[in-house]
Amino acid sequence: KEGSASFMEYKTLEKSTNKFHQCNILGEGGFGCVYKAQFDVGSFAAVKKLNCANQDAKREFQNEVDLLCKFKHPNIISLLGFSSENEMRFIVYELMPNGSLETQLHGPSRGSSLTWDMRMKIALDTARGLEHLHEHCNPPVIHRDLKSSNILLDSAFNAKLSDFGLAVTDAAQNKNNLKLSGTLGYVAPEYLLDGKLTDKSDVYAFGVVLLELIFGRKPVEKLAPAQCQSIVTWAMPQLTDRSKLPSIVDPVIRDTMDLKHLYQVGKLLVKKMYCECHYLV
Ligand code: ACK
Repeated sequence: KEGSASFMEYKTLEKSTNKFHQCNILGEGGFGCVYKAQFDVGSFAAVKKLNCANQDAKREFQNEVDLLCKFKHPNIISLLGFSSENEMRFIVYELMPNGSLETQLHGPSRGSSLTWDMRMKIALDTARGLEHLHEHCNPPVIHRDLKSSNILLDSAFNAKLSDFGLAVTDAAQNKNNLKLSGTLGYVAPEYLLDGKLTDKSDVYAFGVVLLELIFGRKPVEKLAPAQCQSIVTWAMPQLTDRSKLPSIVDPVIRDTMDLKHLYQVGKLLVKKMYCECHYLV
């Protein structure tokens, strides 16, 4: 990246975290807030300010910065800068004035303002962004959290993939990771049931986004993500240690039940949950 314009911007920002003015909050998430920010006169950007008390947020920050600075594609959000001075963590992106596809489709006032042509173009843009990650990056990248809230729209409604905190370049390394990542309703069944992660997991999520674009409705989430994670952790085949059972498991069951049996029960529960949550209302 050395010598490119964006490299210069990283450097400037690293040295002067206080040189932008927050204008207004664009939105909030578990990670912190996204602000509209002004740098020089007339120059706007979106700034994600992370809540760094959280170790996961710090890891995701680093992961996102490392990946985004390698991408250059019209359907992937551009990284303009970042800061990791002291305990502050900021990521600066190009501003996407039309917000997320989720807000466009399901937001309070916008409803069905997207025409069919626009929806087709958004689907195509999303597919192009994914194709870049899967086919043209070396090593290939799996996004792992594709959903309508991570597809952002610029002033001309061009769609770009965002939020690479959970993205991975080495699916094999992740296979043994007990922690379920992603968003219920978009998670591929083979990943939910067996932890099998491939680029097809993103393709499944893309299918859910297509259904949202066609029907204009959100995928159903019957269980809270934390409940889902507990159940999936419970059901994962790597689980052999009784002490690792999640706290929602009754202590009597935890201490007396045969672990193989427990695993089967967990798997059935996940299957039931999966059947209930993967359709559109
Ligand atoms: O749906 P939204 O309006 O678009 O609300 C969410 C919120 O921040 C939390 O993610 C918005 N957002 C995120 N990144 C950007 C960006 N680069 N430009 C404009 N809005 C953004 C997103």
